[in-house]
Amino acid sequence: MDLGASRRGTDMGPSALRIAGLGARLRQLGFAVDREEDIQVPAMETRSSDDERARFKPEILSVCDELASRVRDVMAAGEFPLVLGGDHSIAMGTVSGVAAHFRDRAESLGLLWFDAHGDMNVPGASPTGNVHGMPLSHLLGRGDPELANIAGFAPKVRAENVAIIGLRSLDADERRMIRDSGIKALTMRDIDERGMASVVAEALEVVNRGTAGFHLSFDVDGCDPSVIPGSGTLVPGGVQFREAHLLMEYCADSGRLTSLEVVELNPFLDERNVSAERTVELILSAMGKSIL
Ligand SMILES: [Mn+2]
Repeated sequence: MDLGASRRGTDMGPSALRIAGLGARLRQLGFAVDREEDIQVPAMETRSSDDERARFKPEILSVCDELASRVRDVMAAGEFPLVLGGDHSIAMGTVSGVAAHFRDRAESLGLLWFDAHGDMNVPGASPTGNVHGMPLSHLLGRGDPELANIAGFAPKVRAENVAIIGLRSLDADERRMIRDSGIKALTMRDIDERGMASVVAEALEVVNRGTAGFHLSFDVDGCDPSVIPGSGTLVPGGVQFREAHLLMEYCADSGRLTSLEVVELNPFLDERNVSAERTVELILSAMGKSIL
């Protein structure tokens, strides 16, 4: 899907990851790739949006509903959902599906959000109306009631079980919303001062405290543009390749990762698919690939 962003092309993200060999590499790692499914998303050209507060909201809502129900089925079958985006608005579907699964069992979910941005905008406060800047707010039960209630309930996660890593670009209202929300925001400064190992350890405590496990929503723009040039809202001064690997390795080692999604990869802005190839390597680390 690319309906949540203003730059076109994240809808090609899954193709780029497939072309970079993701499926074969997962099998090499010992996984059975049990099923591989696409979700149909209307092309932007075939729709118009007059809602300047939340562009393409009806289409995004319907895609996220479908995604939530498929992710919930995958979880119920005891499998691991690996969701390939797509702009970050799809997280409202993915996380809703995972959260619904645990809610059925009276359990709760932690959420680790890797991103240069806060994604804490809401319709009306967002400077662009692009829904990919709003998913975290809606997962916390704020913003537009329909987007917040995908899968029929809100919030999907408790603020005290949410951690962001990689933060370095916020809109004015977002800064206040993050401070007031109670989520743990770990910025690039935290990584500079303490190192990724200590930052991830703190984030894992937050997302694992009292939860059944945690979902990792991995926005490739959390990485430095020199690592991942193929994304639409690049912000210099980001996470280096080895730091991102360490994050993924710690997630795997924790044994608590329930589900993973990778978003905002834009092959049109990439250089010979290098961003997709590096993203495949990062996914493998999260799935348990180790150097030794
Ligand atoms: Mn994002």
